[in-house]
Amino acid sequence: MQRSTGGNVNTDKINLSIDQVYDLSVDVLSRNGFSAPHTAAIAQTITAGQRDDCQSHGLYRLIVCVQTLQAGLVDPDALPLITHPAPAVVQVDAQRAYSLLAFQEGLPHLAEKAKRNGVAVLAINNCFHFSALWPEVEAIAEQGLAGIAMTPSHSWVAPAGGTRPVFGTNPIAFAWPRSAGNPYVFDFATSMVARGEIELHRRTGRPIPEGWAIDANGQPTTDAAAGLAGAMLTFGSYKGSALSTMIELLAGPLIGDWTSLQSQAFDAGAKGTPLHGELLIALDPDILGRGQRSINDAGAEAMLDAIAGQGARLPSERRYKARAKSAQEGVWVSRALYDEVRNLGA
Ligand code: NDP
Ligand code: PYC
Repeated sequence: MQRSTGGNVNTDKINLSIDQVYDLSVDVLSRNGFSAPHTAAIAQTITAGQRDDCQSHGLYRLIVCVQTLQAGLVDPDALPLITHPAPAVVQVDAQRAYSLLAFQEGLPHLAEKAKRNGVAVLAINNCFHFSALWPEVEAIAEQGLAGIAMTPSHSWVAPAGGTRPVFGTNPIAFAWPRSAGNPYVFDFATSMVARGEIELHRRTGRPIPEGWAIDANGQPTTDAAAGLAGAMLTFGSYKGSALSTMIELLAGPLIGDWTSLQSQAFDAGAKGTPLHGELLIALDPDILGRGQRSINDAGAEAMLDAIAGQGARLPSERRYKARAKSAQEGVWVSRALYDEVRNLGA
């Protein structure tokens, strides 16, 4: 494949440096009316997704961001409102803007409260939410804390044993800080796959694997459009279904916010980004670990080594490799996607 340092053009792909991905995102978002703080927060996350080769949550997401703005759904400049209902709780009302600025502003409070109490919760409410969760749990791990994040979306996913959508694709992410190197991080949808991945299959005319979705008649399908019109399936049968139910409850009614069914009803066919809450939990190993951090860390490392030592890969390993490669070589983006994104709102 053609090697490039950024900005070079191939026949059907274009190579962009990470800075170019960020600048493109800023240009599209600001030109379409997002305020400077929201533009920066959204562009950072989209750039991180593209850089780490998370195609379903990279530049492609700009299309939905602009569509959601043009549909009059998301507020492009509302500022987050921060409250402190309890010593270990910070609540951020995003006021119907995207979630990312609310997270950025809530994070320092979450970290400070976790380091004081051993555990703390950040509840983000009233936010449009499109992003992958790993940047957020990674940011918690950078503070030396273990982190968990979860969020509903729109009701696209049928419960195990059913055929009608109830759940969102409901991602859950976890990060564990390690003394050397990158944190241990996983971040996945509780559906078989993120909806964005099926949308990318539809856009490029590729069939989806069996088991990802059923059609509107409840029959298994490998047709991406039919799967999007029918219902997606949870991973792990009833186990994924139960996990997804937990996410609906904890990142919905527990924090005074909507379920995926309520988000979908609000959307009323506009096909905008889901509107709901997000729950983040931070845990401090220094406070919870009985004063023996180095012993505990050694136990954790031995367990992680026992996974990697037998050739099994740790989640995020692919992503960290992609990050290093992108820093050296830039990222390759399909020409069609690049053109569509560049012309958004033009
Ligand atoms: P995957 O099914 O690819 O699962 C992703 C996770 O599993 C990553 O941590 C990945 O690590 C890890 N993983 C994948 N393959 C392996 C393997 N063979 N061995 C070990 N670990 C592995 O992604 P999903 O489609 O479920 O989710 C993709 C993204 O979509 C997530 O970031 C999620 O947050 C986001 N999303 C966001 C939603 C929202 O509402 N905001 C809704 C749904 C999803 P690696 O990255 O290194 O491959
Ligand atoms: O890909 O499932 C998804 C998704 C939903 C909201 C944001 N991403």
